[in-house]
Amino acid sequence: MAVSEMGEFLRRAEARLLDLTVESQKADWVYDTYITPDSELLAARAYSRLIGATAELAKESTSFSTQGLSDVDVRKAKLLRVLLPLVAPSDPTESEELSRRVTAMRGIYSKGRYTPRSMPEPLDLQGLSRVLSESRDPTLLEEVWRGWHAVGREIRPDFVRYVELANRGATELGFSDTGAMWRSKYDMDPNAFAREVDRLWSEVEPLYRSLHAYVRRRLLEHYGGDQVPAQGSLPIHLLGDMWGQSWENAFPLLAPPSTAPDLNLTRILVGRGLSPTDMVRTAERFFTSLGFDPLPTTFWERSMFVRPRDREVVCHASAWDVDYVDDLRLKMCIEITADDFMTVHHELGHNYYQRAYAGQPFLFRESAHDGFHEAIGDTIALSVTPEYLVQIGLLDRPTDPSGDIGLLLRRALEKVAFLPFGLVVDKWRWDVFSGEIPPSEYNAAWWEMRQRYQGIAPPGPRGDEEFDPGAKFHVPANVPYMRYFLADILQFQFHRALAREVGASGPLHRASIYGSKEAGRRLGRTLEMGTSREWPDALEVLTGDRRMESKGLLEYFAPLQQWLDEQNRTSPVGW
Ligand code: X8Z
Ligand code: ZN
Repeated sequence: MAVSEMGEFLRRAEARLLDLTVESQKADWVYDTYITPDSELLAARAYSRLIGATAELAKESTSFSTQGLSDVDVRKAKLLRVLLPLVAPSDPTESEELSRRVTAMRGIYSKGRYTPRSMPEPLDLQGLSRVLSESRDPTLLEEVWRGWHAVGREIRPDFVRYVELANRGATELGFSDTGAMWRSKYDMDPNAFAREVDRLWSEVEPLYRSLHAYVRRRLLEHYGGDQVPAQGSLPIHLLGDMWGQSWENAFPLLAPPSTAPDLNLTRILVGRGLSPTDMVRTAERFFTSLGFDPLPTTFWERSMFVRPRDREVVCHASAWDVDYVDDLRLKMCIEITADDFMTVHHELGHNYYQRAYAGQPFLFRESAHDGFHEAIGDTIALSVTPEYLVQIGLLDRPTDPSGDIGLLLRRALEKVAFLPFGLVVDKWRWDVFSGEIPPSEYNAAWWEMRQRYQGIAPPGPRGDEEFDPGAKFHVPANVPYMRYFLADILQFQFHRALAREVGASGPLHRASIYGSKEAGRRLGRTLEMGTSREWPDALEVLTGDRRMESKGLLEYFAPLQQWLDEQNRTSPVGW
């Protein structure tokens, strides 16, 4: 193909993919907000058309040389090959089957219910999660944890076949397997990317181990040696959420004994009578304070903020730009909690990113890398400091600095506890896709990795017929997960750079960029780039660095690290 033909090919490819993507998004929106056999079929068909066309175009693009092409077109051709997390096998029956199974898995997960013995009604994931966050009865906690995890068994057959078909698609496109394809999205050699992830983990691991040791000792004090081992792994059902990924709900058991009371944001939000819409408005106001435009009217008309009473929906929070221009929407089952307050900021981060890169050609309408997409809203949420809450009228006066260890501990229970979880989900999936972990070992390998990286154990042995990874949304929903690990590190790197930009002196955990137009401009410049340049360029615009760095996170938590080390002087560290 001649150079001019290649340029023409890319333009046609972009137009066709935009069209199919929008159609698939619309079908997905209907399915995710109204799960029925009909909406499932329509969503699966639209997705099948999209992954089929993407595979076809990606293969075609590799058949010509990129010599003489503009840099822009070379980049587009490269991105085309790694555009979607799923590639259709060329056999149309297999492509349909793959799409059908992926769509079905999301539905099975979302319809999961369990009725605890002591309760009259079945509970959905949100209800079960509430029990895990509030109850301190180990028997009930274990029952509820097991009850939800039964959903994995139902997902397992689809998952096994999906791995097979997804790999077929990926190998047809020249990747060794789907995991290798996922690792090829980072403007670097896929093996170098895996090493980069390990480097970042090794830098933050000591902090995690300190937190783990402290939490274990305090849980042991509360629950006793029957429930919590003095030296081993933490029992997952005692940590406050379904996956042991965020331990913040266990804070009341873990709070520093002798510091001033910290900030209980849930109590404030409930006490002030905020509605779900108020929570979204509050998050929007943060973005407008930075100089971003208000969300479009259609956002308020078309979004879903609460779980509908009369139909099944996919409750897992997500942010959409349905027409890839400005049809922004939030789909979430908002509850009035600090956790959901943060998640609303997280999601609006996605929406403002989507809007900022909408001016780019279709193939560049993505974040610098997927960790950037996940990090933006969280970066904003790091600016939700006591001073900020005073500024917006949610708090009467800032909390006393003597309570900062409590504040930092709360944040660490969310952000530091998450690090090895963010790592493990895809370390497991990479090995599943490569065949290193065969289906017969799915569950055993899952718990082996959870134990190794997180020092977390299930309540009692789990058999091979169980499929516990299936009880985490992103596994049945086919959403790559390493992005969240990267985002967990990046958000502190971003926060540190933006705090400098606004001239914040003092500790990072008290710095807020609220109201700063300079910070907003710097952020805006990064978001607008989309994925038009390699991610180190975007990182440099935002932070001045060209490498992902854990220094922001480590600096943020330095006072806590010191405090934890003092607390741990007489207790064992590690598992
Ligand atoms: O899935 C999400 C967001 C949507 S992109 C709500 N998160 C991960 C999770 O819930 O497991 C945000 C943090 C990690
Ligand atoms: Zn997200």
